[in-house]
Amino acid sequence: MEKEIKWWKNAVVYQIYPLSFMDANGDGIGDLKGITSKLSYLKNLGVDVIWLSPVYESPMDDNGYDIKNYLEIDPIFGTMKDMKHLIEQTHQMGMRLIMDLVVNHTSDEHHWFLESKKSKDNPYRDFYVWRDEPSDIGSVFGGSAWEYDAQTNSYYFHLFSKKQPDLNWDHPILRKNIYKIVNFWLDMGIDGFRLDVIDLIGKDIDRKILSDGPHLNQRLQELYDECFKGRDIMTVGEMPGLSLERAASITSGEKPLLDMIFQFSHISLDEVPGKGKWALKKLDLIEFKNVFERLQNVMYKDGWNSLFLANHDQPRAISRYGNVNFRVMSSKMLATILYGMQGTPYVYQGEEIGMTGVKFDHIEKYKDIETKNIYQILTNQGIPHEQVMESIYAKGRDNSRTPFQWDDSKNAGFSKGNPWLDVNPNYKDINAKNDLSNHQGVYFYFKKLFQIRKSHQVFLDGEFIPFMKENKKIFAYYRKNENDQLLIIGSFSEEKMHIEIPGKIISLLISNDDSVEINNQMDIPPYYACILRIGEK
Ligand code: TEU
Ligand code: CA
Repeated sequence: MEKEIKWWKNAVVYQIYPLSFMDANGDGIGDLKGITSKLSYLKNLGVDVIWLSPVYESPMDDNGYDIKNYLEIDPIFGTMKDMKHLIEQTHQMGMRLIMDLVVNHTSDEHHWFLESKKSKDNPYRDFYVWRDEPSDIGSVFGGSAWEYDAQTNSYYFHLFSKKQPDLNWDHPILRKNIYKIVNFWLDMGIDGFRLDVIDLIGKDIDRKILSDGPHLNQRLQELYDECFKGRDIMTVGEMPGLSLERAASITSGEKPLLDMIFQFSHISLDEVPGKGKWALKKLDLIEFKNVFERLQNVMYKDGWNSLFLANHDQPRAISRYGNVNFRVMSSKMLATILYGMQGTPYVYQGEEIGMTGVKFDHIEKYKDIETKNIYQILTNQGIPHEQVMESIYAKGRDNSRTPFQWDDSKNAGFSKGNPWLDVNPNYKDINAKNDLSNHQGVYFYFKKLFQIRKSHQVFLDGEFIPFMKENKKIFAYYRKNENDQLLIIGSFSEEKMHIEIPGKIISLLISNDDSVEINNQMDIPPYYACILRIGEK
């Protein structure tokens, strides 16, 4: 019997960063009622699943990825009633909603941690990781991963900010408490989870093994058995530290531990190897293409993967991989080469209208803890302000967190209040109202692309065959199965190019410039993209 196609294999997933999507009550902060008011905008785009970044009670040290109470909605976003209404409305419109599960760590204001730090024999002590002496493990956000606490003269472990103490997943009672939280939300009717840095829950800190630790599969198996098994849901694990092969093993087989993952091998290509994200390196398109070719071939023996270029942690895709001087063309080109591949497509809020990165003139304008920490660290090392700002302009997370640009009114129509983070000054030109007023806009191109994906089986099961593999400016590949053969072409060049296409061109499915003549010898404009149906030679 043909392998049943899981609904999430071809579902378009749209990530909402709630702080910045839509503010309904005018306090300058995005909220649940704001999201609910925009559901038809998402439905019309062709969205099947909403991935909602955290809205749980949080001190907002890391914008909600530091959770104080998993079972309550933070008042800045609204109430549990608002959340239930959002879930119900999303379902009524034929969409699904997954939430962000952040269980590698909690906030240091979570009552578990407040108890754990009280004494060494507190029942909650071993919910976290305490040692008498720190090791030399560093935090992702800079500095040591250990923080001294005088109350018990000990150090606690925090891979992220010191207000995000890591949970001790070796503790069975902790795990049981996590499963209760997961089942609480699944029983509420959400349709699954994006699992935050879930590659870390198998860590062995004393052996300094953090990602993909010795206990990872065991932890994921128990989580699956206790929570996910038997439910018609979707799970996507954020697993920055996993190899492709391990990622494939976790998402393959009859009962995958997770349905798909966010794999990061394409994310580190524009940083100096081993020096981290702030050490900038020009992207080499050949490397970029090779990573995706490996992803397409290794991952899909029988695993499954997500297709993404952007999220709330990454710079805006156009500014990073495209060209803001060819904003609309390169937005569409990136979408074409990304969503032509096999995998579940992810859109990050604003990607569908060509939103770009931001350059605030003063560091005080930036809100992200990671950016503020690195600014202090690098300038204290004597690196000039201008050089540090170049890295922040290129890689800072606030690039993708500026308020959604709905129209050209005050605050881009995001809020009647004073936005928590400044709106990108280019909102007068770049906004949903402008983009949707033009049928050649980015939104309608994404919409058509998703319609094409859903109406052609070859996107689901077609073999990935590179084309023009050695070309430094063109990303092209075939998708081929027994009934169909498509050629997906994307130019990363700001010059015109001439390309030769072998075989019989049967039809054009989509392009970002319909004035271009389609034939076997094509002259294509900068950032041109198209999908062609190709017959046998
Ligand atoms: O991000 C995990 C992760 O990989 C980050 O270290 C990311 O690569 C980095 O921020 C890029 O500069 C998840 C969440 O997506 C992120 O927003 C949180 O800050 C982090 O975990 C801690 O929860
Ligand atoms: Ca609000």
